[in-house]
Amino acid sequence: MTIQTIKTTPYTDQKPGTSGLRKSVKQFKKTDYLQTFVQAIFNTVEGITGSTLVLGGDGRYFNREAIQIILRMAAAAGFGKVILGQGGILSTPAASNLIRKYGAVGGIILSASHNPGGPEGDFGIKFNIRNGGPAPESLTEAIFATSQHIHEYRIAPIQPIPLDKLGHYELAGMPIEVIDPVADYMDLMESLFDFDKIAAMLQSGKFNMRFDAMHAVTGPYAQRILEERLGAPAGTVMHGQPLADFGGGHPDPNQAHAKELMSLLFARNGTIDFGAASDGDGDRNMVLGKQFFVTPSDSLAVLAANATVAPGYRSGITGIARSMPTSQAPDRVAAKLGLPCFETPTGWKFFGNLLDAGRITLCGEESFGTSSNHVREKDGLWAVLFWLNLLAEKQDSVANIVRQHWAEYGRNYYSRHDYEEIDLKAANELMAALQEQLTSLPGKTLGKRTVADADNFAYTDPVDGSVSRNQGIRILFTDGARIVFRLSGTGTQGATLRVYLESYEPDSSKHALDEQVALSDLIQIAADVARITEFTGREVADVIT
Ligand code: VG1
Ligand code: CO
Repeated sequence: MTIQTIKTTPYTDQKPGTSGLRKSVKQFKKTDYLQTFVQAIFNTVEGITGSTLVLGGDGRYFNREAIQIILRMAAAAGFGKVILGQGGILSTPAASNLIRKYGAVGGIILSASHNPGGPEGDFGIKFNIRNGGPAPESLTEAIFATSQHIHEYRIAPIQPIPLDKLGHYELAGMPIEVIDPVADYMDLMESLFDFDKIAAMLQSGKFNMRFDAMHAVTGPYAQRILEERLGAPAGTVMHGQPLADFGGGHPDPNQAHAKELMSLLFARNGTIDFGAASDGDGDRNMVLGKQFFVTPSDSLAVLAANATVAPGYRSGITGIARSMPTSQAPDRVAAKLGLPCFETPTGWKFFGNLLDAGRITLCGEESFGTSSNHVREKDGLWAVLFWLNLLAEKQDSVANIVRQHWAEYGRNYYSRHDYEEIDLKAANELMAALQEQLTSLPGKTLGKRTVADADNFAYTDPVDGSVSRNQGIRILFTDGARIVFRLSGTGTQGATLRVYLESYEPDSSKHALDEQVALSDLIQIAADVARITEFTGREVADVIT
């Protein structure tokens, strides 16, 4: 079959952000926009000839169309084989597992994660490398550089592959295997957690849970694992059917966007003991107890402190890493266990080297992401199963487990305030104005706190020595409190300012405050120091998590 070479003009905006190239569907539908970027990946990644590519996405609008195009381009690029999730579906952690398990050279995951979908929403494309993890910065930079000089792409003739039917196909001589997207992932989960114990709890009639798949990719995974394999009652999984526009919702598992789940768990006289939700591509998780929200930073700390309850971690963990804006709660666990603790920039790609080198077992981000060395992505259902394993082992409530954790380690009050879709220029000016204050802040008293240090976070990867600068402005106080400012790298409209707030309270008689109350003075300091209203015109944040 003849491979066609199509002339094209480079786009100037194909720079991947925190997690892949994320743009509006409208942008992705521009002539050859997807093709240009895919060709840039194929021209940059080494060793693709004859190798395996894993392919799938979160099922959002444009997923199926994009998959047909990528299959034709993969055949033209000389891949030896494509492993494709049935229906074009693969959650991000499941894709990471498949890459590792089947020795693929990499994978393409089609998702804009927690961003809304549909014709008016967003689309995205991520490339993951041989270890199953997101492409490191050096590679995303190289792909971007290549995209700036793409004048042609190569593609096999149109030959639609039946995405919904399991089996073996061929496209221009390249084999394609359409696989069950859940099976390998479920096996992996079963190897890590005590399924018998979890099943007994879920079937006991005394434990009531809800999992909100938010009409996104984890629906089929949660239904198969929680309801079919572990025997949770039908109806445990809510919004389980993946929809191209996520039912019009915003597939971000947090207090603001998982409203229905929140109201079930926070209902007066409610009967649900455990609630969880996952995002568009299945890598995020929110964990709730009865009238209790578990801050993601605390979730990582609690799982680390109790890791040995799960069979997969019985022999202990080697270290913990958290992204810089994540609270320091996990650091306290690492210190107590005598383990190394690493602080990385935002984005999962920075955990890969530490995991590969065996220097950490668990890692997480404040943005509802937690995972371990079992894959190289954050993993929503993994975190939920870990919590279920912990609950089954302790036979105690979520709230009690977390409160006991605070009593032992102290509580890191934590919150993130997002100012969304603000003017890009104003956002850059706000950050520049903060940068200018860095040298004058140390020693200053702001409200009741004294600034110990202020900097723009830079990270030197302890494994390969690569340096990443400009990863967020930090104001560190003498009492351990912190304020962090950074601009989002996943938004597609204007800029999003994220303000991360944290204070530490060792005294357990003071652990029952609402975090917004406990952090109120820091919220005010952040607004004043960054002159948020002056630059953005906003009085309050749009989303508070
Ligand atoms: C956000 C989060 C970050 C996360 C990233 C991708 O990035 O803050 O912690 O790794 O999303 O998550 P940013 O640059 O917008 O702050 V996902 O679930 O989109 O793959
Ligand atoms: Co995600």
